Amino acid sequence: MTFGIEFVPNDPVLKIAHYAKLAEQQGFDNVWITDHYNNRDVYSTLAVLAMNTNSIKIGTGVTNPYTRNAAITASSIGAINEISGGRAILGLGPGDKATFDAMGIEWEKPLTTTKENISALRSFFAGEKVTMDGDMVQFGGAKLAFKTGDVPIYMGAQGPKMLELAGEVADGVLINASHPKDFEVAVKQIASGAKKAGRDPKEVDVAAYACFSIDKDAAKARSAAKVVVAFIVAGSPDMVLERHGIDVAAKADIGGAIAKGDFGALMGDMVTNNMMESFSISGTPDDCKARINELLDIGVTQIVAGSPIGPNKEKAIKLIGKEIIGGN
Ligand code: F42
Repeated sequence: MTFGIEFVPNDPVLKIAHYAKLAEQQGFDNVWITDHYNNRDVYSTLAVLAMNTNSIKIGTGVTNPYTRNAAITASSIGAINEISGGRAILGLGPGDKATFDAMGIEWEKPLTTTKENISALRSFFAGEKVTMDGDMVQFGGAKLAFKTGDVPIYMGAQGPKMLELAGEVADGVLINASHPKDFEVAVKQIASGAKKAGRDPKEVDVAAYACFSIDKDAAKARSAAKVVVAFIVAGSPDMVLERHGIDVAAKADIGGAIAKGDFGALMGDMVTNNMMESFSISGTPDDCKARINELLDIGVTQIVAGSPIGPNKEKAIKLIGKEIIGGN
């Protein structure tokens, strides 16, 4: 098993660099930085992390093919790979529709666009001159003027077809989920894609990109994760809610409270214990360890501690290092 950590650059970049260094000292393997236009730029953040860390791998978690052309992505992550001495990883997903709506970008054929982008990226990483006439991606002989190295590509995916595609073409997959029930399904879909492509499913690193909150006080840990879980419920497909026995009508109620900014309601009874169990890894180190072990048994190979990480980020990073990574 490897351990990753996610940071959202809605915090100043230098603060994230401090957390990333701490995570490296605590034995984490990977740092993933999210990419949304309204936060600080992902590649500037990664460049600063590259200069402030020595061994931890650093990646986009995840960028997308709509706001950045594949040639630009290859050039950006190639530069990060160079600065970091070969520690870059590229996480790529189709992106977040809500932010694209705000930017006036149409979200056409996300699966096809992701697939064709990965194909182009592999060619750029191999130093090839890229000529492509895909449905969504075209290149007329583009070539980078420097060697990027062979950067691993991880896909951000949840849907059945996306997971199958990840099994076919990706080095790893970052799945926004925390519960064994979701991974039982996902692992099968990834394996089916891998088999289709003649690959060993074990070649694909399956990461639980989880809403994570740890503290010695279980109630504090859960309380810190509540609003994140509310957002997950509001954005989950009905099928996923039904899988966890959650009333689909609750999605509209929670969505309404989020839209009104009624955080009092969200912190009350609206986010149930079942929702917390289904969509977060939260509680004491023992609670978190128990859930992690269940996930590993099912075929998860990387645990990514995603937002909020804990009520106090520094303490939480140290607690994961001491009680979970060190305890393995
Ligand atoms: N998105 C961001 O914008 N920024 C981030 O930092 C970010 C981080 C992140 C981390 C982990 C993670 O898992 C996801 C993350 N995301 C982030 C979201 C990510 O970019 C994607 O939005 C998300 O993972 C995709 O969700 P999904 O796997 O459910 O895929 C969607 C597109 C879907 O509908 N998939 C369907 C499926 O079954 O998998 C397939 C849809 C399909 O087949 N479409 C056809 C096609 O060609 O695209 C077209 C069909 C037609 O009729 O047009």
